[in-house]
Parts: sequence; structure tokens; C-alpha cells
Amino acid sequence: MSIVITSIHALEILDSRSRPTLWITLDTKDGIQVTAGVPAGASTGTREAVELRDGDRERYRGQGVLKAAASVNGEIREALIGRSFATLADLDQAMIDLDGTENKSRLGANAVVGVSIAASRAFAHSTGSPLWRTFVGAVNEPRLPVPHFNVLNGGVHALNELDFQEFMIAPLGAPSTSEAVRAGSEIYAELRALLHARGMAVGLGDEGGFAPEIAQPEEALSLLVEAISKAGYRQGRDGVAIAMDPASSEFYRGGSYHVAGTPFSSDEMIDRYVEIVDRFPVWLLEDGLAESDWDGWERLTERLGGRIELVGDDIFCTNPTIIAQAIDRGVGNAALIKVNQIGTVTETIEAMRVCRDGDYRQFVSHRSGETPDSFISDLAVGTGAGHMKTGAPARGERIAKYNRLLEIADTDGSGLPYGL
Ligand code: 2PG
Ligand code: MG
Repeated sequence: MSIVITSIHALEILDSRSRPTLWITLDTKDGIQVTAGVPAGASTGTREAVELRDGDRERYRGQGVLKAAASVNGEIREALIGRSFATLADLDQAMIDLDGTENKSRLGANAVVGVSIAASRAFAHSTGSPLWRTFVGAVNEPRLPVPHFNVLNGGVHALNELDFQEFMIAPLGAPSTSEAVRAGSEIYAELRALLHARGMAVGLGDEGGFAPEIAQPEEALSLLVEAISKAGYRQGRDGVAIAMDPASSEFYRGGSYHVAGTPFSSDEMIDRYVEIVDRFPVWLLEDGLAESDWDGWERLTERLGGRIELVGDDIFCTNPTIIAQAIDRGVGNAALIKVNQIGTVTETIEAMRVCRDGDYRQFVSHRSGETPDSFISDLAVGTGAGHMKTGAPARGERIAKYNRLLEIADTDGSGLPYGL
């Protein structure tokens, strides 16, 4: 069913890191009102669609988004209002044409993506179906994704000495979404108790995971392994496995990876990852090497691609063209999927299709700066991505997504399979 937009409004609000972001409200001729919150990253790929920030040091240390709000309330509004759109793809294309740049730098990807997410909800309403169902048939068969809980934080998401950004627990062997969420929560609580018992700080990083004063990734992995077994879960793929996102572009300088003060070459990093995979139940490694280190990525994929999932985030930027190049070169075997990295829902789905056609898995993701918007949960279910990460099982902006998965699993998605 087509939609006709009667009003669009962008408001500057705060995200989970207390930085400004956009909240979009959109009305249609049928009397439907929908909203969307725009996510924002901290460890960003250089080829991401451009997030427009005001740069006015007098407001929010330059982080204001009044210019992006003006894009929505001005040009985008004028271009979209009163027109009939048959599909979301048509509406997204209208914004891409209006922007006219390769990377949405004129209107701002934050402006465009907010309208795109809100519009996807308007289309869902117009057909009377839940949002996730509108993505069915777009990529894979729908399924309930394995939640990946980021329970231990470092890198640019925390103020500790740990260079690796994310350590996640992944209940791959859970029988259902509700049991997976339960495992995530119980292990999170166990980890907290463990850190406290050792006299370690239990302060939180940006995504709600603990940020203890440790420096070596192996220490973090040992803590996770202990928390998993203390909580009574089996380790590994038939129980609870571990996933890591070192976000290594952030500590790659002058051709070396700097981990806890020691420089490593690409091959030394690869050796270290192989040792880690031999020793710990790690099943997924995201951004193990830097976005500019394509040769290293090729060797990493040769060494570990047959054993674990190697996800490209900063290196691929949810960009269908870059992902196609990676598939050609045998770089990685999965892509992180972030809607604001490419800027529209339609292009995100295109990126997922390129992955599917090249046998690359799709790992749907939040950003470190978030709002209570739970769009990605519906996206992950409807596209059948099989797995999704949205931080710790704590804090409103993170649990909004996990709770949405629980809701789908309990209602219209109750017949869907859980897992990869
Ligand atoms: C990542 C993300 C989300 P950011 O690197 O995968 O966890 O972080 O949003 O800061 O890019
Ligand atoms: Mg990442």
C-alpha cells in the first residue's frame, strides 16, 4: 500500500551518551503517526555515510545536530510531503537523489536515516502488519536472532586500559529467545559479582558492559568463561559462546596494532587470534584487523575463516559495493549491518542481499550511542539475519531492543525458529 506523508518533524534530543541526536515524527494522510530515533557511533569507519554535526563549539561541544534537523524540517520535508510513495525504496531513492552526494554529506546521513526508519514504520502501519513482517522475503527466511550481549567494554567505549572494545556472550545453544535473554542477564549478574569479589571496578562502558581495570584481552575472556560457568551454562556453540569486537582500527597506528602498550604486526595479531580461538570458546571475531589492512584481512580469513565467523564492520561500512569487493577478495565471511552507516533502510537491505548472495552472514547491530528506538530488532527478525548485537542486557536504550525481541517471540513471531 502506498503512503502520503502530511508532516515530518525532526527534534534535537539526547542519546544514551548525552550527545544530541534526532527524533523524527512523521504523519501520513491516513492519520498514522510514527517516530524514529537516530543512532550514532564512536568507533566509526572512514567510509561511513556522513553524520552531520553542527561543529559549533558553543553548543554541546560542537556535537549539536541543528543542521541535520534543518535538513529534515526544510528540504526533505518539502521534497516528500504530499507525494504518494508506493514503496520504501522509492521514498529512500527520493532522499538519495535530493542529497546528490555519494555519502549523504549534504543533508546528513543522520537526517536521512531517521526519516527512512520512520517511513518504514508508516509502510508497516499502512499494511496493518508488524514491522518485522514487512522485511520478510527481502533477504532470508525470517528467524529470531541470537542476541549478542556486550558485557565487558574497552576501547573508545570505556576509560579503562583495555584496547579491545567489546566482549560479548552469545547463547547460540539456547532453545528460545526468552532463554537466551535469561542467559544473558544471569551471566551479566554473575560477572558483576565476580568483578566485585576481586575488588575490580564495576563501572560501565557506553554500551552498558562492565569496564574493569584490565589491559589484556585474554584476562577479559577468562572472566567471561568463569562467569558463564558460574551461572551454570555450558560453554561453546551448543551453549553460550563468546564473540569479540576489538574494533582494531582504533589501535592501528603506523602499520602496527598497539595492544596494552606493545606493537604487533598483522601476522602477530593473527597468531594471537589463533591462540585465543584455540584456548577460549570464541566463535565470532569482528574487526580483528583494521579497515585499511586488506592484505592482513586476507591472511586472517585464510587462517581462521573456516573456524569462526569473521565480521567486517569499519572495513565494510554496510556498503554493498565494498562488501562485493570483499567477497571477491575473500576478505572476512560476514558483515556487520548498521543502518546509519549507509544511511537508508533500502540500502541496508541491499547490503544484506549482497552478503546472502556471496554466502556472507549478516550481523545486525546497534550503535554505541542509542535511543529507545527498537527498529533493529524487527529488521533482524524479518530479514532472518540470525544474530544481532545491541549491548549489555542493561540500560533502557539496550533493553528496548532485547525486550522487543521477547515481544515478537511471544506474539506474532512465536512460530519462528530461534538461532542462526
Ligand atoms: C561497533 C559499534 C557498535 P560504534 O564498533 O561495532 O557496538 O560501536 O557504534 O561506536 O561504532
Ligand atoms: Mg564494530
